[in-house]
Amino acid sequence: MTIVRTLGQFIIEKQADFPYAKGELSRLLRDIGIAAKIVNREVNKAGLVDILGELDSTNIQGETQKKLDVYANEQFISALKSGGECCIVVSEENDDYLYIDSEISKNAKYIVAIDPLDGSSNIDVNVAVGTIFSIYRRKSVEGKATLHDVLQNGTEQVAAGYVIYGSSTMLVYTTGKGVNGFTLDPSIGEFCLSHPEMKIPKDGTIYSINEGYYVHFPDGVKKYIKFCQEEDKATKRPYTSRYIGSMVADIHRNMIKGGIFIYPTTSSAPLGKLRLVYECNPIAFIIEQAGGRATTGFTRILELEVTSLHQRSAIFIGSENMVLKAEEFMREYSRLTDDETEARLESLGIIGGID
Ligand code: AHM
Ligand code: MG
Repeated sequence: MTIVRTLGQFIIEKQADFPYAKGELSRLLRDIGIAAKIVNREVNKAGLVDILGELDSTNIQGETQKKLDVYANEQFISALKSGGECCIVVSEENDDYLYIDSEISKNAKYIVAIDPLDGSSNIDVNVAVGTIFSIYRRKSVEGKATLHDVLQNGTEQVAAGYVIYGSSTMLVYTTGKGVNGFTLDPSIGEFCLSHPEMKIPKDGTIYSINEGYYVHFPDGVKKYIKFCQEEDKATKRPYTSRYIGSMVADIHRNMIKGGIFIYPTTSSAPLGKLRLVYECNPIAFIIEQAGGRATTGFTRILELEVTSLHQRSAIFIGSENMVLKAEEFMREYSRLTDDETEARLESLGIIGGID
């Protein structure tokens, strides 16, 4: 008989990996798992209950929020509030960070950054969406946690994970000791360990990028795309192009099959599109823990200085050798001097103006 290990059991077993841990992080992960199940239920029945459609509010990036974004945001925040282990939540859906001011959270040590429903523009067409989360320990030891506690580099993450609401629902997470994946068994309502010690292949044959923006890409990216499309038996080229447009789904596929995902700077999004704090950093932490690589094309994502909550970054992420190859192209064709970068940003009127 196969022994099923649920997420709850696994988290408790793994607590022993952290000799000084008192169970707070375990409870936090459990709270996130519970909220993910509730969100999963709503995502699954979205078409049935007319919860789809656009609300009349826009988030800080000026994008129209879907109802399910709002719902997922509320669920995660409410689970984190009632769990009592989190003092601050940073969410893609909230302009500012949310300080949790309650009796049970007054000694809470953790900060959670979350993209409650990533890829939500895909919901209407039944394409997989995801949740991404990142957990930090607050830096200050007493008093009210502040922005200073929030703005930590990706290397400081104590845990990160994603949930993919796909043909099956999975929760994948790391606490810095490898990556484990759990599949939701709807018959018992539990995430069960299905992908222990996940490793991304060192090489791959899939490249994922929105090629529609080709003309806006830096030269290094254009040349790398052409490299992917060339014929060369030894390196199994041409590679396959796969782009879902839902980062979690693209990353999850590449993690299992091997591949590279690129969202570079473009002439219309000169700092990149994806957000560092709750998209790039957690996914970079997971991919590195799985043996992959995550950079801006030049610099390691996890070492980027975090200066604001909704900061954006370019990202080249996935199988180590593929990312290294793409970086070679960036170095050769796209390296801008600091002055050139500044001049470019200035000409776009965004120096000092981007958050
Ligand atoms: P979102 O947070 O508004 O959903 O945007 C993030 C999504 C990612 O999931 C995906 O990789 C990317 O945006 C797709 O963007 P594009 O349509 O520009 O290719
Ligand atoms: Mg997002």
